[in-house]
Amino acid sequence: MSRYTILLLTLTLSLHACDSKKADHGDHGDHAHGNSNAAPEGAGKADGDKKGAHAGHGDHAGHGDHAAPDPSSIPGDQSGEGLSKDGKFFVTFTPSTNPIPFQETFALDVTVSEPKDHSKKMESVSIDSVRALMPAHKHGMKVEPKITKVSPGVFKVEGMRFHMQGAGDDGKWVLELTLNGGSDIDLFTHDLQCCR
Ligand SMILES: [Cu+2]
Repeated sequence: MSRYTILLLTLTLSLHACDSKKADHGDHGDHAHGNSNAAPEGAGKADGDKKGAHAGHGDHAGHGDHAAPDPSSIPGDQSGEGLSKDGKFFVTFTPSTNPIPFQETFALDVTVSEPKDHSKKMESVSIDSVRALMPAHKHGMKVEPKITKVSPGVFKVEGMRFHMQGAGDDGKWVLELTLNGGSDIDLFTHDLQCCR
C-alpha cells in the first residue's frame, strides 16, 4: 500500500469519525479532499497534505472532547464596542440574535462614531469588508456577509454564520471590520465566543 493510499484512508477514517460529531465539518472535509486531489505527485506535496490533515484532525478531536462549550462561559449579551486598531474610529455592534446562535444566520447592527466623541456618528465612513476568523483552526466563515449602509455611520451586516463552536480559545471567533473613512483605513477587531 502506498503512502498516498494510507493517507487517503486516514483521511477517510477521520472524516467518518467526524460525521457523528455535532459540529458542521463540511469545510474541513472539502479541504482535505481538495488537497489530496490537487497533489497526486511528489512526497513533498504529500507531506504538506499530511500536515494539513493533521491540523484538520486536531480540530475534529478538539470538538469531540468539548463539542459544546459550557453555556455559562458565553456572555448573554454579545454586543461590543471599542476603538479601531489605530484609534481612527469608535465602533459599537449588536447581534440581531443575542447571544449569537450556533450554526444559524444572524445579522449585526454596527455604528461607527468619532473616536473622541462617541455620541457623534462618523459622517463619511464605509465598511469595506466584514470577516470573522477562528484563530485556533485558521479559518473564516463559510458565508460572505452583506453590508448595507442604513444612514451615515450606521450599518447592517447580514448573513453572518458561525459554523463551529468550542470551549475557550477553541471556540473563539474574531470579528474583523475594515473601516474606510476616505483618507483613513483602519481595522476593528473584537473577540466573540461561540456559542450558547
Ligand atoms: Cu473552527
